[in-house]
Amino acid sequence: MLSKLLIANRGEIALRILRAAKELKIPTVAAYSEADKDLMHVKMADESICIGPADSSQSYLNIPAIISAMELSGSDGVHPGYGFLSENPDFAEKVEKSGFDFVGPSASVIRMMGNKVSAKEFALKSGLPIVPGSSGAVDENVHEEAEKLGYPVIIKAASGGGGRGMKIVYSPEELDSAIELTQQESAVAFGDSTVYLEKFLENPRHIEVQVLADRHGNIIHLGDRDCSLQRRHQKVIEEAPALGIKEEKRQEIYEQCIEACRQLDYVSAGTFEFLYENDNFYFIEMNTRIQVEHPVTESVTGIDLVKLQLRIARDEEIKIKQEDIVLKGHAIECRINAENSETFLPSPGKILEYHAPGGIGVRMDSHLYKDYVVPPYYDSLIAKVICRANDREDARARLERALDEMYVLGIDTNLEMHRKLINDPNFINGTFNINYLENLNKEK
Ligand code: MV4
Repeated sequence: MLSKLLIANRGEIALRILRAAKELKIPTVAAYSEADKDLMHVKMADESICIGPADSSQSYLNIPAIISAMELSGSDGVHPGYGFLSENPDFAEKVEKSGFDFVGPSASVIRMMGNKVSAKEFALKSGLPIVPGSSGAVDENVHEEAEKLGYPVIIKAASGGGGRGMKIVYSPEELDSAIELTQQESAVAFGDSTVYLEKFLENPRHIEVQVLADRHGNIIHLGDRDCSLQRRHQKVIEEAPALGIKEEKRQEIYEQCIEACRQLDYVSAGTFEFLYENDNFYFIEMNTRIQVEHPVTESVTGIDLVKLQLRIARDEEIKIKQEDIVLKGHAIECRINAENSETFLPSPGKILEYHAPGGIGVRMDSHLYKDYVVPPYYDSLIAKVICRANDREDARARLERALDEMYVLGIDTNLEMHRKLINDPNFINGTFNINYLENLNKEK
């Protein structure tokens, strides 16, 4: 049981996983693509193994190559990180069937949550509040249902998620064609034409709840995060806890998430995603992986989520009791990307000079080092800067200071955009929702 861990990911999260494994004295194997032999975690791992060409379809998404790498290296567990194969039920199943441990929940839970219709059906049954809409896939009553919900409505692909396969419908005349188009697009993109209907919420916030569960029936929540500031479905800034939610409302949604985990027999770290509007939570999806923004939760709880994922995979019990989890202050994370500030296009290349921020309350998760070459093949995240302080304003001021200290020369980054954004009055006041950043960019 996790006598050797294969890390099936790259970049900052691969390093994050390696660090957690080291603290648990678990030997590590870095599985890397031909473009990634110089990654920091590849150098630091006990062993490393090339799993294929740069193109992720032939390496980080190549299930047989990763299973072979586990066999060849004598690994008995795999951490998938986020993205890539982290929420691929066929991969989790293959790992399970090969007698290895997958650091995450069971393949069947991943499969259920991967289908947004079955995820919502489960959420409803378990007592979570869901966005009003069709019960299951759309059928011949869809016009009637849309009329009842009131326009605008949204058509979503059951196999979509993360913003892919959605269409907003403002009037009954557009409904049939929107359904057809979404069906066609999702058949091509996901090999599944199932679509469902929801009331479209116009200006919600995106709030999510972090949970952790072990194989012994212990389930805890680690509070919430606000991830409303996003651009094209890529989160830009996240924070914990979310602002302005009544304590009663918070406790209620936490209880509902824990109950849902109980009914799912959920194991490992997980996130319930909600839209939040007019004091109400509406479940949209569940993420069955560790998320990019997990450090804000770690910062306010003091709990190492990745280490606990590994311990849970080793069948250990979570020893932390819910009442011992006391949120300390506030944390904010900025995602630093290698991208052009005007076009938002990726900006790969060699890091000529580089300085990481430090000091009290500052955490930086990054795989960067001087002379590292950011490859063009993958997502452009190069660093996460996370600041914690006793209240939000102090965390924000600390973040401003940390971003001022930081520099990355040789490639374009969105550092300057972050420096501006955290000084935006609406960010300072917490008056934003999921549409805020995109509207701000349109104004320019
Ligand atoms: C919605 C919505 C409004 N109403 N559903 C986008 C990604 C996927 N996880 C669900 N998404 C949305 N679903 C209803 N009924 C608006 C979005 C949405 C969004 C949600 C969370 C964070 C950012 C977003 C950006 C655009 C749209």
